[in-house]
Amino acid sequence: MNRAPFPIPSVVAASALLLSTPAASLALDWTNLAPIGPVSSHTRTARTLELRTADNSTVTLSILAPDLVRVRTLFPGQPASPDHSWAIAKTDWPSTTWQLSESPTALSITTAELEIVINRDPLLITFLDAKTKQPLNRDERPMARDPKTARVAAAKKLGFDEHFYGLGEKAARLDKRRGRFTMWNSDTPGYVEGTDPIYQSIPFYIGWENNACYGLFYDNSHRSTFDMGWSGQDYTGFTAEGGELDYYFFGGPSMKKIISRYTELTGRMPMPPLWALGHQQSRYSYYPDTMVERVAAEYRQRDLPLDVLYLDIHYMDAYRVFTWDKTRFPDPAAFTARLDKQGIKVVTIVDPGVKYEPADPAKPNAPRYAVYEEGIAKDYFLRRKDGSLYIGEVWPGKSLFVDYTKADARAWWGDWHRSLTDVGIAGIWTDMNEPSDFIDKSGATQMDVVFDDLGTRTLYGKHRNLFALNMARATYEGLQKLKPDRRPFVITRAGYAGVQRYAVVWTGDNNVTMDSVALNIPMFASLGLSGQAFVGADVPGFIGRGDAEILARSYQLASLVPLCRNHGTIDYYDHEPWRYGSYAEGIVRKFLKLRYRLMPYIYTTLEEAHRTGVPYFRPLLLEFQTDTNALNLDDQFMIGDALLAAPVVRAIERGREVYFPAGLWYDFWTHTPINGAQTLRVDAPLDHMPLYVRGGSILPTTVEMNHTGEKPWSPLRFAIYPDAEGRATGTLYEDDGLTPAHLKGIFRRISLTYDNNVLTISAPVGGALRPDQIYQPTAPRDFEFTVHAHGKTLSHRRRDDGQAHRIEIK
Ligand code: MIG
Repeated sequence: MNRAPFPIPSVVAASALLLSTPAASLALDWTNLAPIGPVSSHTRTARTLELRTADNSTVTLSILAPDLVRVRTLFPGQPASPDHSWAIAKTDWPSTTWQLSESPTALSITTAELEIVINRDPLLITFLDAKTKQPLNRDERPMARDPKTARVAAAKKLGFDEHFYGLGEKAARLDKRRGRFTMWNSDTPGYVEGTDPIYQSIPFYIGWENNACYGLFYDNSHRSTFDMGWSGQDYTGFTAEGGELDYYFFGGPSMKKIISRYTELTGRMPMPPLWALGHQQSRYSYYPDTMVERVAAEYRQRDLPLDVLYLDIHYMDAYRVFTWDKTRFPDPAAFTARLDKQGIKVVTIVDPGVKYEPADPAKPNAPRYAVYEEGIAKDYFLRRKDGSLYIGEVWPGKSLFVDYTKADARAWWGDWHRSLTDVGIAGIWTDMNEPSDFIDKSGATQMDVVFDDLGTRTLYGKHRNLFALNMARATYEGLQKLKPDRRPFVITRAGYAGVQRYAVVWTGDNNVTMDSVALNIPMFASLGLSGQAFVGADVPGFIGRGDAEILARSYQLASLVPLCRNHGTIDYYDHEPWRYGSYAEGIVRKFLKLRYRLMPYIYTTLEEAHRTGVPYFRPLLLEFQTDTNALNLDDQFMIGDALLAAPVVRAIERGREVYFPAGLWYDFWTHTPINGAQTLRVDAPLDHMPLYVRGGSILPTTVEMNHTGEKPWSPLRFAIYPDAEGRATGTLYEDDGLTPAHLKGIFRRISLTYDNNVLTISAPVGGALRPDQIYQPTAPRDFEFTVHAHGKTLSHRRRDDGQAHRIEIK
């Protein structure tokens, strides 16, 4: 994008700003923060080193793995709340060996991978790579807390050439250095680059310096701020308005390893149903049923792929969640069945606001709203400190919100989805879960709302950022219970670290502008680096009309993104692919067909994210960690380790520069080899997206289709792109795409190796104990192999007989 992370005013304006504002007030505010005292004593247990300090603080370092250490600090007067986090998926770590050494000035912990040196006075912690002794991260000053406001803060030295990645969903460029970011889930329609905060809070980042990386997860859900060198060259700091200084440090040096560990700690994305990777169409709102079916018919008539249609808030009876407007949708079960016959699933929106609808004494016989009635009777709705109900205002008017920290309230909310699954709804779209409240979107007047929080009764300040996580959990677990033989599909707008266990994410109310399309790349990459692999944005955008060019360019990018969903706001323009003329429609068709052809590769890559946490959508830096040209490269991206896309994300441009990291590359469209370690100017007319394959890859693809269930993957086409040594590798992952059977090992993975004309295919493997319990393709099928080598193309075709083979391709 070649733009600064934040709009930079002219030099004159910038210096005026500095003259009128003392520099210190721009920095993270350290006034009133009492630094932790020096170490006075320590105790070692099997897993922990516990420090006590002169000021009566305790710092517990827990060695969870050779590359994972938790630092939890309790300052004087800070109550030791139960050791529980809604974000953490794994608390039970196998024991790991580590040594403690002591000197008069320091204590030092050594694991196989990390060395942690704790300077006693002042208390400063340094993390080093145990093998290279390279310092990875150092306290710049002692940790601190303001006893009056309960604010806590930490500061780490900022490396001269240190760069930062992750921090979840931020409307900012890839490299977060020099930025400052707040974590406070916010409903921000029409956000642009620099708007902060937006919907999600994931306080996890990866630091990069001298090719070595580390990770830091600050597990504090209170409103927090991350200063990544925004206020100066000395430190990067994080501060939170309450809660503990409780962070996890991840040793690298590989970025992939860090994300893998982070997602082991906070959980990984469950496998979605295959149809969730199909093209999806939404609108605020399609109704009545006949209108929805007309959209479906258009798709089929126009030979445009479609797997999913969405119902936005107007399907409900006056926005009452878990009800149907029976004039608009008289027979929802018949409606979903008709669409299902055409291979189209229906996903409905579910908002957290429950209509506040007490009995009207004037109308004793009026029908009662059961969700409200039950929630009141069971005391599941949030209340303020004074005991009164927290009544907000959203679509239904006055509304109540469920306390999802109560296990029985979560189960109850989950059960209510029966009203949707019973009539054939296939997935749930949870919106407005920041939670947004029209009375006060900032949350400032809701700080006295109390959450049960496992009986500890804590306040809104801790829970706003957790609300969507716990609502997504209730939804996911509800769907699991209601449809045990189906993989849940939940899509959420807000979230906190760990939300990837329950829901996929879309990036909210973006604009139909090229800037918004461009912002997709750093946003998806950063979400992926933060553990959230299944992401997407409204195509061509939510707010605005756009034009044929934006439609074409946004679909080119989206054709490779996990969530590929067209959406648009109310009382605006229609955004369906045919609304911008037949030329643009043709381009959309071409790229949607491409997506379905690539589905075997897309699914295989997504399964890798599910299994390892390594994201599907990757910044080039993740694949080429030592390539400094990739440090802030965010107008191109990779899907898995084989595909490099360089979509045009600027208006009017019909060509662009593409950076090729070292190695051999191939043009996906022409198979022309391209030498890496160079930047090339390439043509990109409106119907073209520059797309490349990394030499050394074998790409599994199949035939095009109009929905994921239309045909089996047959033939399966393996496109082989040898590297400079004439070798290539690839894998194909398959399962039934629908049920949780893969969790019992009922899947099928084959690996392929190509070495100078000799192709080796492994026998398929599953994960079950009995080797016959492997996923079996639904019908006999062919394999096709095509080698793109040295300007010529060699092919070979054979029946898939489920056996290992060694084939010479000549
Ligand atoms: O701001 O349900 O982000 O996708 O169409 C309105 C109506 C509330 C916001 C979501 C958008 C959805 C809309 N919702």
